[in-house]
Amino acid sequence: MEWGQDTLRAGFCHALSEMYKTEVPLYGDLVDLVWKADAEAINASRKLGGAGMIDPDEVLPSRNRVERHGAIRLGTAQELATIRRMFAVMGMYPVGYYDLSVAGFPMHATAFRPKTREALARHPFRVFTTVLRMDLLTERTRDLAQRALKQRNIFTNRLVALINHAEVQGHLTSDECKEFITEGLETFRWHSKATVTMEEYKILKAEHPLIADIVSFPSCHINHLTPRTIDIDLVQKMMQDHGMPAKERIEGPPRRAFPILLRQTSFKALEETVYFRDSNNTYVKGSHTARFGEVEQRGYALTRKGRKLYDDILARVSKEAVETGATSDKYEEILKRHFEEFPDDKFQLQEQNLAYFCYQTTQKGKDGLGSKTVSLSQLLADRVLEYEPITYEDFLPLSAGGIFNSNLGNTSQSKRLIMEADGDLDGFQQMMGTPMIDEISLYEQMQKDSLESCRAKLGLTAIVE
Ligand code: OOG
Ligand code: NI
Repeated sequence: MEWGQDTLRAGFCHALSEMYKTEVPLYGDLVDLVWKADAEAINASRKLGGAGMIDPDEVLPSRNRVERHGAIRLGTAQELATIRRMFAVMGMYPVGYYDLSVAGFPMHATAFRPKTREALARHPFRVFTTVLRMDLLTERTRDLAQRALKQRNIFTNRLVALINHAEVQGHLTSDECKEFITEGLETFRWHSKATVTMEEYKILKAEHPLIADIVSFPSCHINHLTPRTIDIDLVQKMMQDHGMPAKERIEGPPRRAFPILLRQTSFKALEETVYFRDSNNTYVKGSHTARFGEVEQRGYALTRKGRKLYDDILARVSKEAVETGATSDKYEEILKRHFEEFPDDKFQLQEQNLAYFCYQTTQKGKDGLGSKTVSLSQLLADRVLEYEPITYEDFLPLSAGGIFNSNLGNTSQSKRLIMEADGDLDGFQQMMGTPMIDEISLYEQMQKDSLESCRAKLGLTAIVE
């Protein structure tokens, strides 16, 4: 088999999934549940059941079943710069900047993922990558964190050699790819032996549980690996029925006929036994809570206008929920009510420029239209063009905040100071050594490219708004 970036990425994601299944068996159960939920959703929508059931893998795009996003948390610029190079070998690039200080976390993040429609369709593996912001820590914690992080190396020497080699050669051989996967997994593996003492761990954790998670271990263990479903409400119900420790509610927009952005739910973090070094270099038993299960449903990518409407509505939802001290049921009602303002209709989403679409020509356009300028709305009215939504491939920091919060207990006193801090995109880019890619411009470009290829096919001079 020929190993390109796409196959390497697919192979890596598969290997990571197998490793995570052995580390967190509940993850394997969740993946099985997602398959069942998707089967049930498809068969229900086609009024089938029992015999003659449709296998979801026969009707869903092949990316759905293998689609995963992982999450890791890093401590230093050197770690971020190397991870960036490691992901680049697999065709994954830093897309989007997430300022997590707004939720009280001394961290910021990006998502490494494929950029093009083709690469995403072949394998959409992505990794939400968080980095500690030393500037938002108290002095004592910062010193402790810097000391602990300085003496760890989360990459094997062989992996770094393979990254160098790939950068110089422009590719890896199939044997090198296999080695790259084996070596790369070490970076994400869970280690139950901490690199700090119990006392140090407690200091870190008191400032913020995530600081302890980032600083105390010899690798940047993957903390969740999320499959994609087509019916997250059903998965949520099944999780509850199976007695999984599911979160109370689904994060993100409410259920809609035409889904937008991203909806996620999770099961709570596991309490795991870890061993801390003590002063005689022996180990004492303790525990740590970090890894959890998560599932997601993806919807349409929104334009800047659409995203602003989404954010405005969500802000109103939060305000009303806080003011009324809403319970979970009440919150659902508030969410639904405010979201009535967001058109739930493909036609309106297109017409009001709220979401991104890929356009293609229909049978009616097969002979071309000749060199003239026509408006997009005219081409749609004449049914010369049709369109399909572009999937949202990114994350929702507010959702992430909810997940962080539900898993990590109480927050420290320094939380307010962190929340008042600004984002630091420049600092992030400097640490990483490359600029960030703006996610909205990627969607915009996909839409533009599709229109340009329609224009060329139809022989038009221009397609105008
Ligand atoms: C990252 C949380 C962000 C998501 O799905 O929004 C994330 C973390 O817990 O480290 O994965
Ligand atoms: Ni996640």
